[in-house]
Amino acid sequence: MSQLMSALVQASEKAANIARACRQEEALFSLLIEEKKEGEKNKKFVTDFKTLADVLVQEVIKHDIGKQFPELENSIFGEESIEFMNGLGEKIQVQVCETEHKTTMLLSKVLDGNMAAAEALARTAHWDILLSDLGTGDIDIPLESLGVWVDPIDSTFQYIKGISNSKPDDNIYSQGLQCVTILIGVYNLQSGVPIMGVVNQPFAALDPKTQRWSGQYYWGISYGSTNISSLQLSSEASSTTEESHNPSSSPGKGFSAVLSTGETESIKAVLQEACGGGIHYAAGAGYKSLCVVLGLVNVYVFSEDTTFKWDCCSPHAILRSLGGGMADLKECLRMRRDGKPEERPELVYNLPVQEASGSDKWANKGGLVAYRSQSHLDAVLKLLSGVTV
Ligand code: 2IP
Ligand code: CA
Repeated sequence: MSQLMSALVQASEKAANIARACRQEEALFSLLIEEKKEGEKNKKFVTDFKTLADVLVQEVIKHDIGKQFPELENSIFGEESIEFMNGLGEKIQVQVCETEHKTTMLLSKVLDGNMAAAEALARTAHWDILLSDLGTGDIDIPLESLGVWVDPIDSTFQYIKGISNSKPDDNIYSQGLQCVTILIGVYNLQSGVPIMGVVNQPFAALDPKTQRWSGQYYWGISYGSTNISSLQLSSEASSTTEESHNPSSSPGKGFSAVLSTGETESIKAVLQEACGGGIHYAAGAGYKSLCVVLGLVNVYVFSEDTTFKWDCCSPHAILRSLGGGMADLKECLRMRRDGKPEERPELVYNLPVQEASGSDKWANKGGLVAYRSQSHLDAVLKLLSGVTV
């Protein structure tokens, strides 16, 4: 199934091009930053354009993967609805058409006749991405058993804010365009277990001379006895080991965690007390997970229910390929209280929350812990066992 992994990476690269184009091409950027002009219609239009970038990225991913793998076409799910209303109140279905010209015409309707912007977007949506062999080898996975979760632009708030001069602390950006990610994850429809994923960071580095951004992507596959990722392949080359990233596996000196600024005071207090300077705060559920994938921190803990299946599926697959995972925080703590600390339920991707509606159906109700090794998960659960979440 190496072709599917390549297709996911290619789709994420195209999505990253669209995300960058919206910030770097004049015709599009002017729409993105158009703020607080007089009148309601304008305010509404700005919101629309932000949504349009999200919806278009999602449709490009669906279109490209569905075209290459028709078996998956009806199993690709995302946050956004494709039905879109423009500033004039017209309902339009945003789609990638057979030709660039047709896509331009469709987008121009959404963009109230702004041809320059429609052309720029359609050009990027139809631009072919060339990719060299990922080196996954052959893996045979039946396509009918797979579902796909897409988060077209995670950390939308940072994307719109567009801070480009944020300074990292221990290589972690608390805010800024670096926190924006595109997330595509594949899971087993029956078991809900994540199998493969790509995390694409469209704004990984800014060239100080040209002021142009370049991106970076990370992928991983965990299926049966196959565990392979872009990180392993690159670390084999530089012989980096997990231990060299993570010198400690128990809270205290050297143990580190990344948290949402929206984390509860009680969790913040316990972790800060135990890890001291090892606590970092960063925007974006995808970016925080990426920090764990990259070994910049030991864990990402979140006790609230405001992350969703599309936020976690792809980094979860990569973490599994590295020997880690993403556990359901509340469930794990419940198991500990029930005297079964060895049971640490992982997040699954096929079960909606009972009696919830809309996006809430796919919320990670019990919060999460993203980790790269079991010992880190155990250590954090032990620490939080006295906290009510
Ligand atoms: C958001 C985004 C936020 C995150 C939130 C996600 O997704 O990743 O940054 O909150 O949980 O649902 P926080 O940064 O506090 O972790 P989106 O940007 O796609 O709405
Ligand atoms: Ca998200």
